[in-house]
Amino acid sequence: GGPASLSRFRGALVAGVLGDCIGGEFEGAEEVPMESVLQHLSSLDDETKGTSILEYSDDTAMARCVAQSLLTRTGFDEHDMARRFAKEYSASPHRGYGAGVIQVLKKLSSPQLNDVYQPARDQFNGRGSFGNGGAMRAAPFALAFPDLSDVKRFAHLGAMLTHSCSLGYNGAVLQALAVHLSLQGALDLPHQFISRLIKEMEEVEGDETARNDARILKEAEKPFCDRLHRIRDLMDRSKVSIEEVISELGNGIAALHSVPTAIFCVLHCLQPRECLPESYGGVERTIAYSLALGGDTDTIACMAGAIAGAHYGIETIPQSWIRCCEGVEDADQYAERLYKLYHQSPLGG
Ligand code: R7I
Ligand code: MG
Ligand code: MG
Repeated sequence: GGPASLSRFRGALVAGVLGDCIGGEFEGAEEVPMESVLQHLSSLDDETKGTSILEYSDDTAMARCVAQSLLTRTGFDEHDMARRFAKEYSASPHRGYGAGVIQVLKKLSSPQLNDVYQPARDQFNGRGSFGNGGAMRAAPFALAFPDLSDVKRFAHLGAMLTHSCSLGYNGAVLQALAVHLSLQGALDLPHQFISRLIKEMEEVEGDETARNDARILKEAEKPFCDRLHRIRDLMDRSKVSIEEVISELGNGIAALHSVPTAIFCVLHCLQPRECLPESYGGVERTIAYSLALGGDTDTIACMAGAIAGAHYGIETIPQSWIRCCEGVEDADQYAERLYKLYHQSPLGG
């Protein structure tokens, strides 16, 4: 479909859920041979395997809250979103939440709480979390707001409800920007795509707080920009090994070690790859490749899935994958409603 078509919206949310559900199998694994990935993926096609459903984790549980809140409030309402996070956690606490964020989610359910951003600020001795929990749920922000500055602003605020360190919330901004650009068709020109992300993140990371956090945590002056430059270098190389991707970009639970990695997975899989079946479409290639990196596979595949799904659209996603993942139908419905919200916005689109 053309820029911001319904197919792209549906692809983004559905492929995000698939990445989470399918990626859960390898979460935390240090080394994942491509052979194991392909075996896992082909088992999804096996009708005789019966009705076993792959459950979604915290990544999707929280993204659903974001989508529901944006739709119900027709925009960003921090109190409503915080309430939904807290309620979702208390209803299903065993979705694999990060060890630190649980404290925030418990505090958010307190009726006495005035400042919904305070529990997140108290994390990790007052610096806030730099985990990827803000980024993993950022895609719906890109689907709700056509205007790029709204996407940045609300992805930031939405992440701040649990992640108040700039290395956490700026990962969410980057992920939302990547989905936003992909929806517009920007992945047709991969080098321009990465240049636009660098240009936006230059501004985002130019901020005083971000510079301070980077200094304290001994990262590059503009940590996400630094990684985006590494992605550009890797893109220009004819051959890149999995080991190099992991050592250059990471595969961990920090936003800095996973959001750029997810973006690289999408870019690397724009063309067919030798290590992947020829029959695979782009979303399949992207998710398979993400899993082969090991580490935080559910989250990297979820984020890469959302960016890739926004590029290739819903039609390219195999029914056999859709059938075996929990929550896909809901994601599809949220996508359709967000599409309407996006296109009825007075800011145009
Ligand atoms: O970021 P968060 O929501 O976790 C998301 C991840 C995804 O992979 C999900 O699939 C799920 O598995 O968890 O949860 P947080 O607890 O805020 O951060 C995750 C972890 O990152 C923490 O438990 C810490 O181990 C680490 N971490 C930090 N460690 C030291 N100092 C995050 N911030 C810090 C920090 O400032
Ligand atoms: Mg998870
Ligand atoms: Mg994870």
